[in-house]
Amino acid sequence: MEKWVALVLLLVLWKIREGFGVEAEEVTYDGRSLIIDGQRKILFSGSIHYPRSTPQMWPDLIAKAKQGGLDVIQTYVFWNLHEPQPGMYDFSGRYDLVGFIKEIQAQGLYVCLRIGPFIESEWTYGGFPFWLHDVPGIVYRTDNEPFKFYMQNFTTKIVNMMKEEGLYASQGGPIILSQIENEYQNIQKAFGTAGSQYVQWAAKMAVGLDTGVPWIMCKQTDAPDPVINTCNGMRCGETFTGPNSPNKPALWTENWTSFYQVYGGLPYIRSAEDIAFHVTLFIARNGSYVNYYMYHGGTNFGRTGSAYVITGYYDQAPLDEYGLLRQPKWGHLKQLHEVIKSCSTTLLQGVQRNFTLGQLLEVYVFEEEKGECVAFLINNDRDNKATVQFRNSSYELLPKSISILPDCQNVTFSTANVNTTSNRRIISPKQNFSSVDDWQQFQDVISNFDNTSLKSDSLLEQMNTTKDKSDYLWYTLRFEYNLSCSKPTLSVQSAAHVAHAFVNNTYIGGEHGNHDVKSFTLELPVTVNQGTNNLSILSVMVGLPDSGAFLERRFAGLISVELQCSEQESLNLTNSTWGYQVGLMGEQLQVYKEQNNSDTGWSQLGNVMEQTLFWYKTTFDTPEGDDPVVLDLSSMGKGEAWVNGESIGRYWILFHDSKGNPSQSLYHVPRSFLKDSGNVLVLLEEGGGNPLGISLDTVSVTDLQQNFSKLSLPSSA
Ligand SMILES: *[C@@H]1O[C@H](CO)[C@@H](O)[C@H](O)[C@H]1NC(C)=O
Ligand SMILES: *[C@@H]1O[C@H](CO)[C@@H](O)[C@H](O)[C@H]1NC(C)=O
Ligand SMILES: *[C@@H]1O[C@H](CO)[C@@H](O)[C@H](O)[C@H]1NC(C)=O
Ligand SMILES: *[C@@H]1O[C@H](CO)[C@@H](O)[C@H](O)[C@H]1NC(C)=O
Ligand SMILES: *[C@@H]1O[C@H](CO)[C@@H](O)[C@H](O)[C@H]1NC(C)=O
Ligand SMILES: *[C@@H]1O[C@H](CO)[C@@H](O)[C@H](O)[C@H]1NC(C)=O
Ligand SMILES: *[C@@H]1O[C@H](CO)[C@@H](O)[C@H](O)[C@H]1NC(C)=O
Ligand SMILES: *[C@@H]1O[C@H](CO)[C@@H](O)[C@H](O)[C@H]1NC(C)=O
Ligand SMILES: *[C@@H]1O[C@H](CO)[C@@H](O)[C@H](O)[C@H]1NC(C)=O
Ligand SMILES: *[C@@H]1O[C@H](CO)[C@@H](O)[C@H](O)[C@H]1NC(C)=O
Ligand SMILES: CC(=O)N[C@H]1CO[C@H](CO)[C@@H](O)[C@@H]1O
Ligand SMILES: CC(=O)N[C@H]1CO[C@H](CO)[C@@H](O)[C@@H]1O
Repeated sequence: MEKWVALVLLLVLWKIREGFGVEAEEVTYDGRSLIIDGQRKILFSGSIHYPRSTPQMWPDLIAKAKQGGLDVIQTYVFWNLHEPQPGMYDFSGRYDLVGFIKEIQAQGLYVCLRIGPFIESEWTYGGFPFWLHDVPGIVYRTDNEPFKFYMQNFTTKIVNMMKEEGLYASQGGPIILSQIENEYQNIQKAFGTAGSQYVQWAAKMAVGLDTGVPWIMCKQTDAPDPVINTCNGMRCGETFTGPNSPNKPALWTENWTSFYQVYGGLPYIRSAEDIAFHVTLFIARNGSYVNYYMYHGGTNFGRTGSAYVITGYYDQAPLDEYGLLRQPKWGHLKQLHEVIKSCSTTLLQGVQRNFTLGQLLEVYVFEEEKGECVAFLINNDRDNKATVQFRNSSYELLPKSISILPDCQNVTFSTANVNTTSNRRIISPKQNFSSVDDWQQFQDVISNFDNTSLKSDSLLEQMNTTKDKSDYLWYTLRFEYNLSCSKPTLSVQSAAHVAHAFVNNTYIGGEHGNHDVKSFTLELPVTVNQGTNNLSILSVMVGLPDSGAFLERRFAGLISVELQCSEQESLNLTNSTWGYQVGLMGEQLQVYKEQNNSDTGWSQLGNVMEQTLFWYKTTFDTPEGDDPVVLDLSSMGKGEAWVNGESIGRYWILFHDSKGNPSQSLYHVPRSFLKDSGNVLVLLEEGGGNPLGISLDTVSVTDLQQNFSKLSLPSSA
């Protein structure tokens, strides 16, 4: 009887699976391409990172990626979100990896899952949970037992989770590729032979997890069989040395659509024409998989950005930070995908030949026995047009362009001829906060030596002291002063990112470093009295480092502190007894949380321009409609902002780029963070900000009805 029930159940389940069209797909590869269910494939892929948007945004982002001609969504897995404490896991809300993959599956796209679990990705600590730092004897990313234990543990956890949900293509799911490690070759030399042993181990460990789909290692020319080495970069058509075996296909896992931006840096604008040229060249040279990094960048919410990286991530991607189409990039690439797809059978089955058509002029031809033929006519000259003869016809090639002839006769696409109309971002102010009465303030406490419990006779390393619980660490000191001058120079050398100095509770000034230089010096004249004085230095990190060898040994925080009257007369305070406080008072009280937003400690707004270390609070109603919502924080200085208790990220307006502008002024507030009315906005301002100048805006783009003009077919003579 029981057996009979089980059999019926099995049949029903089997029918359900059939009903959803879920069938196991075999994913293999050969020297030409990935092979899915016996079919060779040319695949276009785009990176969208689930925690950099919200579950409410995912369906629309994926739909726009599909409309744009993508076959695959690529994402990293973010270890430090998922395992904040060893063995304690979080896959809720924005961290819902399974939900994200199922949404991709529901829309009929494939997934490339880059587990890492080292990911870099301008993500704090390269995705590693900070507790790894305190594992005895650990050395990251090398042949080190403690590290390998935790890497294997997490990788296994993720793979098992995917298997339980039936998400690998081998089980009927959407995942066709998985990645282990990430651009390891960049640091491998630092580890000598242990580095190569680690690569072997990582590949074997991954393959042993038996996912039924291929593994890749990006930027790893010696990726051990059967792991596929892939290219990352902007110009893989030119730079990729190719698969390390004739049996592996040429895959491009990161074709940077732009570049991440740091505070003080300008946005990196990469044109649609340039991207299209390099993608097409890669395809012409036997490439069969191209991933756009990023297709949608999104937002580094909270404190997730790595050192100095701005909160908006790859806003210049084909889908902008808010998920709006960025034109002509999105449309131009869509047209390219359509043209390549229209002739992919010939590209995959034909024989490739290439020859020159003149100086800087080249052609790649794919031809099948039956006569089908595809040609790529390449003009590598940046400055001049060229006229070429190909198969008795004459073609005009634009400077630095590739013309695609899906039938070896008619040009249906030129990478340099953009037929998509450009669009423009429109910012519509909805509300400002210029009334003093709408604001409350909360003054944070300047820590001093007497109030600190942690003491040390040296300057402690910052990350190891805060355990990344906060960006802020107070270094406090009480010292006896007996130099001859009354206004010595305070000189603080720091390997953190920002320092603010206070003498006897009075703000003296601050200084900051930048992304490219690892340390900076604050030098300021200070008034001190003979005898006892208090010195408090607030040292600030703007994200942890995300790359490089020996990440576990990185030093941040203050290096030395000194008072100088002259070259000869100085007081070196470095070896004094320092008192430490991790984080700010307001952070400990969590004043940014709605439930902690009682009025205790909050008061009427004061003279904001003179205030250092203040929290500000106001409320607002949600603008009508569906357009993305942003806060324009141009009037602020540096800090972090929360809406209804959710951190929308760090802001840093005072750090200007070389043109004198803040690197980012608009900060995304996802609509799912909002309720209709009475939203609570809280800002932590380190100094120099004016909340009265903040505005609440919505964002849209011109030309919503995109003009997908039919690809016209220019005459070939
Ligand atoms: C991973 O480690 C935790 C303890 O930290 C343990 O409970 C768990 O079983 C391990 N998982 C695997 C897959 O090894
Ligand atoms: C493309 O693959 C063919 C084999 O199918 C090979 O002969 C040719 O050299 C390859 N071209 C490039 C640019 O790698
Ligand atoms: C054919 O393509 C290969 C690889 O891109 C290149 O090295 C070679 O010079 C090309 N041959 C001709 C005749 O252009
Ligand atoms: C080009 O023209 C020549 C002479 O007219 C002819 O022999 C040849 O077959 C033609 N080639 C193609 C590809 O049509
Ligand atoms: C693009 O559009 C222009 C005119 O709008 C047309 O002349 C050109 O041939 C088109 N190019 C392609 C590749 O469709
Ligand atoms: C701010 O809002 C007030 C009241 O609605 C309005 O009078 C003022 O012009 C606005 N200021 C700006 C800069 O938009
Ligand atoms: C980190 O801090 C702990 C105390 O919390 C200390 O024992 C250890 O030596 C420190 N490690 C490093 C690398 O500074
Ligand atoms: C700083 O505070 C100490 C101890 O309270 C006091 O003796 C000293 O006069 C103060 N110095 C200044 C510059 O206010
Ligand atoms: C102060 O002492 C520290 C620790 O010995 C040293 O690193 C630093 O260079 C000294 N500062 C100056 C200006 O000599
Ligand atoms: C600080 O201490 C270190 C060792 O602990 C010593 O090498 C150095 O000379 C001291 N510096 C000063 C200025 O006393
Ligand atoms: C591998 C590769 O192509 N890397 C390039 C990526 O783009 C940057 C910036 O243009 C270049 O510096 C790299 O060489
Ligand atoms: C679809 C199309 O326009 N095909 C044209 C390609 O070019 C030949 C001659 O060059 C025309 O005869 C076709 O009509």
